[in-house]
Amino acid sequence: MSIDPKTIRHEHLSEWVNEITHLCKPDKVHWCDGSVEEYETLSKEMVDNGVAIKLRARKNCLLFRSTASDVARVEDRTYISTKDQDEAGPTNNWVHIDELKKTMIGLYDGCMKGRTLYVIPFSMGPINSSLSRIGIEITDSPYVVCNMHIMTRVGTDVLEKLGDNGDFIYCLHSVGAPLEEGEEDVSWPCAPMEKKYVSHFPEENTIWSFGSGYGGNALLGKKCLSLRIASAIARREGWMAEHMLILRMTGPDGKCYHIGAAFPSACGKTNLAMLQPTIPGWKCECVGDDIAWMHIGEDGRLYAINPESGFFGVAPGTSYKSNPMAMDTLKENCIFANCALTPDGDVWWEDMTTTPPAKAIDWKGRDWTPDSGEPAANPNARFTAPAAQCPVICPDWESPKGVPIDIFIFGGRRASMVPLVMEAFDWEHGVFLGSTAASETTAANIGAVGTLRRDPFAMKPFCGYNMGDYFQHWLNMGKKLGDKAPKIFYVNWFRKSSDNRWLWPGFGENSRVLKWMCERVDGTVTANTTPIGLMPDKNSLDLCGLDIASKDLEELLSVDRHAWLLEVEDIRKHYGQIGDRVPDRLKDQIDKLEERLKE
Ligand code: O2Y
Ligand code: MN
Repeated sequence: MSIDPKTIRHEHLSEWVNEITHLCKPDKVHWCDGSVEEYETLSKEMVDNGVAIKLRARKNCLLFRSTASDVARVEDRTYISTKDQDEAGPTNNWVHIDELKKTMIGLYDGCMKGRTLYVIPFSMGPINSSLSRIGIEITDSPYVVCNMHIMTRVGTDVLEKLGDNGDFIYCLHSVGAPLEEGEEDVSWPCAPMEKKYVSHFPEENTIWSFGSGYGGNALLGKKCLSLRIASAIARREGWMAEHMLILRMTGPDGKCYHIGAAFPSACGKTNLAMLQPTIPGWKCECVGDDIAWMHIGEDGRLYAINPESGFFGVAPGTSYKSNPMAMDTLKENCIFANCALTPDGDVWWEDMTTTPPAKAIDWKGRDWTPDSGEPAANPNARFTAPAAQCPVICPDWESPKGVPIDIFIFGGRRASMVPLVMEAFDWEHGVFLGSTAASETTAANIGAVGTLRRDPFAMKPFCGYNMGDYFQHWLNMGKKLGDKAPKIFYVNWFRKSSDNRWLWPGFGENSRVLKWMCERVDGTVTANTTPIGLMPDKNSLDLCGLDIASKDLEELLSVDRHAWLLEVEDIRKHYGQIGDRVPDRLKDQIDKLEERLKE
């Protein structure tokens, strides 16, 4: 269940592993082969030493409880480190490469004492796809190894593909908690906040993460490789690495449409990825729930692959009402983090069921009842689940050439002003919509609730280079795609009435809006021209069987010119913060919007 390092043909890889072993000084080195046996052995070890809990009620599932200070991505400790700060741009934390490496080498020195160093060869994307990329993650966390088994393709066939001189992305991770001789381990080792670093060196295709064992900080194939490093590679090579779900929608006549959708966190991205349409005859299938890599194919269209092989979803709020397909995905072979444990050996989280369990053990390991006054699960509690287990996984989700994208959707959570749906006038206007995307914060975000945050293309935390250059890259891609470019839409499922009611039912009913988009692609429905975009009229949205007051629908599709003129000022401020690399053509879009609103 381990690869013999003597069989490694890739000299440069062996040298790098030796160099890191020398620096981090682990007790043992284990080359992962990605086998079921390896997963089971590590799982058993973690259960035996009290690091993980085996769930009696769910086949082959584990529950982990992290340290209370290590529960989420650490944006303040995330760096894009380049030679020149302008390359990282004002939306990223930056420290000069030489300085950051010096600090981190100091931290890595001896950091794996008493632990095993695992070498994980992994592929982002199907191994047989020319669009995939290989990463090698070195980590001292068996929790990370097991999660990487689910989230990526790990194993010997990756090394096979790498050959003796293939390229890979260097991913170094340590929990940053060396063990002295005889020192007993804790169940979730990590370093204090001031020693945590999630560092990216896009000029060297390298990731160095230190001090956190949680999610996006530690599973380096996900946000670090597939978004921050990949976005920088994609810009250099002329493709796109986006924070997008991918879904296939099929109409009653069998015609398929593929949609890529980008939303900031807490906007229901995983729910939309696994949507069950309420409109008769229409079907949705999930290709991916978080990341899309897109290349222009030989026919000039844009093809998307999901580089991941699992879902790392937020548990609280996931239920048979909000996302039945996710619930069915979680029945077996999953890893849970920071969920509550019920007396019958199952996991539970807030809003999973309408009635909470009478008692449970909360995510901190304490006795809990519904009267405890605190949530039983951490708000960022997670599940890691194999994508192949999703009942509505698309049969082509692992297609090596990807699926052709027809539609891009941007959106956010806005209580007022932003309509249910609008279509961009053209690609440039669509890029403007993506670049100005914003969402109001919820309790799931850190900080005040209801504050408007701009999150261009939902990429603010994930763009590995200057945001102004990223906007330009979107414009360039549009130019290359020409009339084969996907149509761009902007949605807001979260608009409220003046008496604070949701105006739109959401969930499966969102399929009505997606259907309108598909029909716009085909040119079979009309749209009204408004100052902010093209919008459906009441008759072109399929509302059959939906009980919605016509007054509510009018409000959902209304444009408040005065409010939008205030928005224009906020967008100018937002572009000002991104700096002088914002393309002039996008700045012109603000003036054009203002003119249309004043007409
Ligand atoms: O909190 C974390 O460590 C993970 S964040 C995350 C996980 C899965 C999908 N998306 C996200 C995100 O922050 O966008
Ligand atoms: Mn995400």
